Amino acid sequence: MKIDKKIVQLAKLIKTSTHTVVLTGAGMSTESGIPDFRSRSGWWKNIDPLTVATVEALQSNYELFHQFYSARIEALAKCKPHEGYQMLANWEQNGLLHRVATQNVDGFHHQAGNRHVDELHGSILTYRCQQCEKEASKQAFIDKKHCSSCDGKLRPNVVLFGETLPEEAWNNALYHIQKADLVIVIGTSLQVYPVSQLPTMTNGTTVCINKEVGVEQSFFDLVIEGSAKETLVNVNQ
Ligand code: BV8
Repeated sequence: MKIDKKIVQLAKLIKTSTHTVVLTGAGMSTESGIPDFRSRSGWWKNIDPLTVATVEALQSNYELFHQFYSARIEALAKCKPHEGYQMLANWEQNGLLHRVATQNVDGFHHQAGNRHVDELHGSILTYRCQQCEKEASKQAFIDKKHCSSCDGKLRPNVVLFGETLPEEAWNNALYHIQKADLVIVIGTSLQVYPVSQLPTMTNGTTVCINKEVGVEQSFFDLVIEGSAKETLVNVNQ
């Protein structure tokens, strides 16, 4: 089926569904200038995730951990959500979208205006002490200060490999996915557990939007091979 027909089909599904959930990954933000993780220009092509995105890295190689996250925080401050994000916010306002579950830590769904968002991998916009969990400021993290209470190391509130996902966000996402009659999965390679399991946990129609489609996407009912921003903007026209 041609891409235009698929977009028409998606528009119809959105209009006729009663509970729609969108699940996003890093590919949702690449058109805002934020690299994804596993594409050719992704973060993990140049750096081994185990050396930076784990508690072990935080504890035994804080210099590299801090450098990696500071660079991402500073780059993020120069980016903003693109028009595709705006479309999702409009859908929510118009009662066409009921929940967004995201693996992204950039806060862009909130910034664009969505209110019903579950941040499954946490947020890079807030910070805490690794030891006593006391909240810390962005500046304190960037300046490599230690915790004002216990002198512990500071970190962003992201979910590192080996850590469990925030319980409330996970339970909410699961509840809405199970209730959904339409699940739209945008810009994720579905390689990271347990989020990779979510699209299989619905009885609803599943749609995938991804610029590079592979075998991982073969179980979706509708696969749209295209950019997240363009596809979402076109659905609205
Ligand atoms: C856990 C830190 C329980 C935050 C990230 C062996 C087998 C199976 C599982 C495991 C295993 N070993 C370990 C595990 C578990 C592990 C895991 O899944 N590892 C995998 C990689 C093997 N998972 C965990 O550890 C999770 N916790 O399981 O807890 C537990 C606890 C203790 C012990 C055991 C179990 C925690 C996972 C959290 C990972 N955190 N990073 C940060 O710094 O941001 S990972 C990283 O991947 C990001 O957080 C990101 O959100 C996540 C998912 O990636 P995607 O969003 O999918 O991005 P990706 O680059 O892969 O894909 C982008 C896609 O978009 C591509 O398909 C591309 O084509 C497309 N695209 C690009 N541009 C566009 C586009 N599409 C459309 N338009 C575009 N413009």
